[in-house]
Amino acid sequence: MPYAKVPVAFVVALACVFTGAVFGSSVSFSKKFLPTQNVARRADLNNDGREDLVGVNTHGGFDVLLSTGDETYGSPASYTIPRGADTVVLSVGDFNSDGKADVVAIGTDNAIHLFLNNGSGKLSQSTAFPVQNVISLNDIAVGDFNHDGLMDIAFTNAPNLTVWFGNGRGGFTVGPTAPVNNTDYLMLGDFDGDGRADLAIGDRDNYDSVQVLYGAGTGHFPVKRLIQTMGGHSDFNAADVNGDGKMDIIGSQFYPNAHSLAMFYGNSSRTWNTHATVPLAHCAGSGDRGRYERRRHQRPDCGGSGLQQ
Ligand SMILES: [Ca+2]
Ligand SMILES: [Ca+2]
Ligand SMILES: [Ca+2]
Ligand SMILES: [Ca+2]
Repeated sequence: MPYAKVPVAFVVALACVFTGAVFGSSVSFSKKFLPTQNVARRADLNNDGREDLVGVNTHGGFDVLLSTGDETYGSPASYTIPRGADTVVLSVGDFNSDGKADVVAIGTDNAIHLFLNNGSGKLSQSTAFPVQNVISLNDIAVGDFNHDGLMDIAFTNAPNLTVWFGNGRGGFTVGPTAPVNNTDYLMLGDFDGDGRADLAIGDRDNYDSVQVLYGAGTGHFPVKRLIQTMGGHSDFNAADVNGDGKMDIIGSQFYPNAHSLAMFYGNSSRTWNTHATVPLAHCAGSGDRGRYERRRHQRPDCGGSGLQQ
């Protein structure tokens, strides 16, 4: 299980500051964490103030691991999607307005499955919401995209992005669908600081771009920007690395080498023309590329209140 030994202190280094208006007030995504792409999501599932892990396991289901302290977790509780479908990706949010973080998963049956949390981290049998006209369901993100205080979901169905609005009672209504450039993995954030949830979408075909979609607070994303790197293959993460309240994009090149990070800073003018290059040797904590490589799919190792060079 790749998520079982995620170094929490490493993730803590990046302080992501979210407002309740964008991300809902009842889900305990802490200031410290953004859900990581695909591998595992973090949220306090038993309301003890600790970040727990929920991740897809190697048996087609997913596991919940409750935190028992820094970097330690209890035995996984495993769940499966009914009727034999495998879990593709998942995310976490409170969909029935009880203040307890629930799990929403995309299955190989092309349905979205909602697992409600009883408050102790134990999930109940899912409700399935079939997705129509599926081409390729790649990722799912949770946020309040129509700004009504209720958690919604956004998912990629290549070549489109679709939003479903949560009704706060464990149900959804189908929202807008629009074509997007990338469809591989979703990053939630407020990249322009306007208080409305935005999305960034990474690409795993060429590994060289991120498309940022600026939310209008209606479920639509009328303004789109493409961040393109020059050469090499990179993965991207979102975090507020300079602590200005606007989410930033961090590109970590992994081919042909892994010498640097590219920091693209979110701003209210929605421009991404420039970026800062940070040598990995200057990153906080180590400069140890081996450690960085192991962490590459979680978070870059530079951050906190700013880059530590
Ligand atoms: Ca709930
Ligand atoms: Ca909403
Ligand atoms: Ca925004
Ligand atoms: Ca920032």
